[in-house]
Parts: sequence; C-alpha cells; structure tokens
Amino acid sequence: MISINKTQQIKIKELEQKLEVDGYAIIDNFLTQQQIEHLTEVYYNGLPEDLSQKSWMYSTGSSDVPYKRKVGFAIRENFRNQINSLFPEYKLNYGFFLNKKPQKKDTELGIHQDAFIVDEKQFKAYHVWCPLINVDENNGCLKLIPKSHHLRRFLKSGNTSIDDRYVKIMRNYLISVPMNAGQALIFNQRLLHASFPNMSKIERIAAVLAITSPKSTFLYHHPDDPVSPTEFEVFEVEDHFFENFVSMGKDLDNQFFKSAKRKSIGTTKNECISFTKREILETLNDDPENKDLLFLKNIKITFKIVVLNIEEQLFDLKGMIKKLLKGIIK
Ligand SMILES: O=C(O)CCC(=O)C(=O)O
Repeated sequence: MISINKTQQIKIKELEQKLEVDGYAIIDNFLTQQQIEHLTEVYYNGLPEDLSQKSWMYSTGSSDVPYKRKVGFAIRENFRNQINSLFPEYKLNYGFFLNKKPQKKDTELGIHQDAFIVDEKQFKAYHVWCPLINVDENNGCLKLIPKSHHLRRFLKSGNTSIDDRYVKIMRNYLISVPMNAGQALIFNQRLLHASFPNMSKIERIAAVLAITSPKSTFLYHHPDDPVSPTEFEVFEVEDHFFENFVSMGKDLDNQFFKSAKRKSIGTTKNECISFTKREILETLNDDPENKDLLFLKNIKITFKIVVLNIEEQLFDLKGMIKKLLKGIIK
C-alpha cells in the first residue's frame, strides 16, 4: 500500500478529472535530463536490425525478445516513481520505444485508437507518451481529439487507422500537442490520436508505457485474419505480454500462444461500427446529455477535492491549537 499525503491526493483527483473529461493530460518534468539520456542509450544499445531498417517503428514489433524485455524493464523503472505518485496502485504494463527516422514523409501516423487491453466497462488503460527530444509539428509531435474517448470503441486490435468515412470529419477536431523532452502526455487508449511525420534532421524517439487500473487483467484480442479480421479471440494474458513473443504472426498462430498462462475467454465480432455525424458532433461538442453525465461525475470529483481541502485545513488548525495550548500551559 502506497501512502499519499493530502496535497498529493488533490493532485491525483484533479488529474483524474482532466482524464475523465478530456481523455488526456500533460505532466511537466516527468523525466529528468539524466533519465532522458539513459533511455536514449537504452534505445540505441543493441538496436535490432528489424527495427533499425524501418523509417517508422515501435520496438514491441521486433522479433528480438531480449531487447524488448530490456526496453520494457528500463521504461518501467524510469517511469515508476512518477506513476506511483500520480496513479497509486496502477499496474505498469508494457513499455516500448516509438521512433521516426529523419526527413521521412511516410512516418506520418493516421487517426487511430490503441489496442483494447482491459475490460473497459470496469477498468482504465492509458498510454504515457514521453518524447526524448522536443517535438513539434515539424518532427512528429502527436495530435489528438479531446473527448473522443467518450465515443464508442472503433477498434479492438488497435494501431489500424479508423475508417475513411470518419477521417474527414474527425480531422476538424484534431489539436497538435507540441512538447518538451521529458514531459509526459497521458491519454486514454480509446482517445483518437495521430502524429505528424518527422521532417527534421534528427530522429524522433519517444518512450511509452501502458498503465492499467489496479486488479485489471490484460486482454489480448487475437484477430482471425491479420489484415481484415472478422472476429477476435479474446485471451487473458500475462502483464507485459507484448514484450514476450518472437513475432506476432508466427507465435500467435502456434501452441506457444495458447500456453497455460494465456486463457481464451471467448470471441467477439469485428463489428463495423457506424457513427452518425450527429453522434460525433454531439460527443465532441458536449451534447446536453453527455454534459449532464460529465457534470455529475465532475461534481463528485470536485466534492472529494473540497473534502480533502477541508480535512487538510482542519489538520493544520488542530496543529495550531495544540501549539497554542502548549504555550498557554507553559
Ligand atoms: O509516437 C507516435 O508518433 C504515435 C504514438 C501512439 O500512437 C501511441 O503511443 O499510442
């Protein structure tokens, strides 16, 4: 059990509120300069060939398991203190690097959601995205659609861009998120996001950690077809699952994947979700119904913050009275 003081509890509640309403938050000074340098070294040290050749890569996509585990371990260790203080009891799940080679137009990333990794009716999953250099629209900063996590889920398996039908309308809602090295962008896995290509002269490296609610189980949605799935088999898998296999296609199709620690819990259809324009506009613009719901949630959180503030002041007052009484008695 991690012990947290009142001021920190208020900070946590405020962060919770921001994530609930907008689906993302930025934390300043998340990594120190020393940690930035250390993680950059971890990235380059033993960089596998199947990653170094790509203009755009995520390290969990490599078939070099020792490298992936080393990366995951280093990211967890360097993010741990900050995460423990902002998300007490949350699980530190898989960690990976995302790199964009310099001056490559094809490193642009389309609008997408991240993989469905927990039962989202009960639990939360966030990506904590930390650039190791300053990022802006010229070298691959992220762009995102605030509040889009309130829409229904588009994708189960993640990292595939959303249906073309919605791209045009969604583009109007994207905002750019320029950041300094060492800041962290924390966002809900359901939040629609994308990133600019890296047109600068240096590599853009980001360290990312997935964090999940306490007591949640990691779920992996295995597609029946990697290109156009009609159905997913849902597996309960061990934490850090994405760091543990040689290559998606090969391993997931053989018995290794269906080992004892990975339990199948059923299948789910790859429904082609249809949204009406109205639904999108109302969610992203805060329609009256959603507003009511969010309003109630916000009142609850604000009330908790007020109570914490009062408790803190009472605590200070008690201390003052004690000191005063001691003075009088002397
Ligand atoms: O690093 C990027 O450009 C994309 C990041 C992303 O999509 C993610 O962390 O989920």
